[in-house]
Amino acid sequence: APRIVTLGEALVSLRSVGPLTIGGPLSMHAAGAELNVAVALARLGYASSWGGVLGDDELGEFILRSLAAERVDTTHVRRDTRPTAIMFLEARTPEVSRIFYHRKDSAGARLSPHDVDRLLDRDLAWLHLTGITPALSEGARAAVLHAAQTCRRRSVPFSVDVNFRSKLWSEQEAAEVLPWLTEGAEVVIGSPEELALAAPAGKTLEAAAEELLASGVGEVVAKLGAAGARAFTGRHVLDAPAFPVRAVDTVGAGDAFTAGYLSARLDGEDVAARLRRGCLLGAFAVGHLGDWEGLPRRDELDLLDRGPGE
Ligand code: CKP
Ligand code: MG
Repeated sequence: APRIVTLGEALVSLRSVGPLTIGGPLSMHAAGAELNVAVALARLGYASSWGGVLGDDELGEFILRSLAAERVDTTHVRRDTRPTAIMFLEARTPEVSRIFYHRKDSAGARLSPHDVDRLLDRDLAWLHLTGITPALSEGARAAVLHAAQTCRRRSVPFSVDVNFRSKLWSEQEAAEVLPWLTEGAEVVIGSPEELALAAPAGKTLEAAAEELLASGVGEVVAKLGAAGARAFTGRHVLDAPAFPVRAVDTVGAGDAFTAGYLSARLDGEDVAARLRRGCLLGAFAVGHLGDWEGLPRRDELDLLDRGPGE
């Protein structure tokens, strides 16, 4: 089957309910924006691969085990002597959480263009990248730019979720690198602020979308949180509302949205249906603890439309 591949850094997220300063139980989850997308797509029945570098440690083993259980292919994962990264997630309210990374000099940051060549050397239907990876290290930046360039050269469609992380790099740094990543992508996704970083001349969302489309991007998708999402295709501007849901844990919702949007596109659905599927998966992610644990299988996609207790 044609593969959907994504690559980046996977982390172990340790989640607290309440302030980290008072201690208490933490729950342990496999995380990382690209891993989240890989799992979401595998749940929907796609042949999905995740590539990256994991530590040769228990946490790396835990991530591999989680991916195996979700039927995500990890053939090209490399192990390294550096540790697997950790992130603490402190939930102060369901909507407000803080993230603390322990990812400096982690195994994941050792990703190189050579890793990318091994990963992309196969039947590849789609590649998904994020703006987190280029913020990790020089090598990881080279790797992800090389991946995008490989797709352009081989005419393989690819997508980019901007995912700006202020704890990893500055807006100025991001604005210098991101346009090289997004150029020619089939789909670029982000919040309005994130899209503006990928299109430095674009001051408003409309202007940023226009600039991205002019650089050869096929579709620009803005995530508007509780207000839903908006897609710009050059010919149309389309809106979709968010699904009302009681938030349990909002981290990972963006990746779920991205996976929903991409899956509907890969299914040949129109832009309205892509937005709807994105918002639907976002709602599933928000309603459950963990980035991807609550995501639906394909036969559960209509679960939120059914009445209670059915
Ligand atoms: O934008 P999202 O909330 O969907 O992304 C969450 C992920 O990779 C989370 O798993 C975390 O590990 C990260 O983004 C990150 O590096 O911040
Ligand atoms: Mg995001």
